[in-house]
Amino acid sequence: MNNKVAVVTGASRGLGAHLAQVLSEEGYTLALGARDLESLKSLAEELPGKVFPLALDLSDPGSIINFHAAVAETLGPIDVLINNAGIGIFKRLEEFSDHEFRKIFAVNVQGAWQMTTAFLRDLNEREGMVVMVSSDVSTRVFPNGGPYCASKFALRALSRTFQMENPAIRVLELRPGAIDTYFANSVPGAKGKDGFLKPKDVAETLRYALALPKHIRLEELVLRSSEQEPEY
Ligand code: NJP
Repeated sequence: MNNKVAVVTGASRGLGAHLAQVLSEEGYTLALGARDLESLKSLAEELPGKVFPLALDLSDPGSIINFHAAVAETLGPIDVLINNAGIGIFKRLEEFSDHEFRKIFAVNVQGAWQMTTAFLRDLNEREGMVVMVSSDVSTRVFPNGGPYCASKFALRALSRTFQMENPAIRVLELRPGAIDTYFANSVPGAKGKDGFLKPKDVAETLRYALALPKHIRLEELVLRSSEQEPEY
């Protein structure tokens, strides 16, 4: 068992819950964040290691400050930060309200920036790892996906800037295609769950990334179901 600490955002369901599973199996003590605290508590009971479920709303800067303070006090410095939480709203650009547009950027971009900044000193000291869960659409676009794609392009830019500014840490941009989660049901034109990646498929790539020796920086990982059309 290792005595390392990891934080996972958006662990109340979907990919985040599976990433938490992998980290717990690998011996990490976990702080899990999401708005749905009850689901985090249920997950904590199922995981093999020590787990601290904490309320976190990434669209609220005060909530991130509280989350960071609670983790620092309870668990001390962290080694791994997984910025997994993300939201999508899908429609034509002119149909978005100001609120919807801002919300996507608040959670997907600003939330990940503020979380990483809050834990940056720990991560540098412990030569830690940041995983930014972006998307295969962090380098391409599709109709009805404008703000979502733009947020993932922006997250890619943040990932790379954090990496360049902090050579002691390793930043991985994890870029999955369509995954069989709650999120995917909200994407128009999605072809159905059978052809999607399973969240476990994506989470298993984290085990590989964690096992890499420190002299190897896995910077980006793109994976899609072979049933998803290749688009670049
Ligand atoms: O989605 P879902 P996934 N503050 O909806 C949390 C990316 N991705 O697992 O707060 C804090 O099942 C929410 O928790 P709660 C995607 O962009 C996916 O598929 O309790 N947390 C829940 O735990 C995202 O970055 C696909 O509601 C907030 C989690 O986020 C990542 O994969 C394709 C929050 C979302 O779980 C995981 O998404 C792709 C907030 N304000 C990229 N709002 C795909 N599924 O097809 C939401 O390319 N959460």
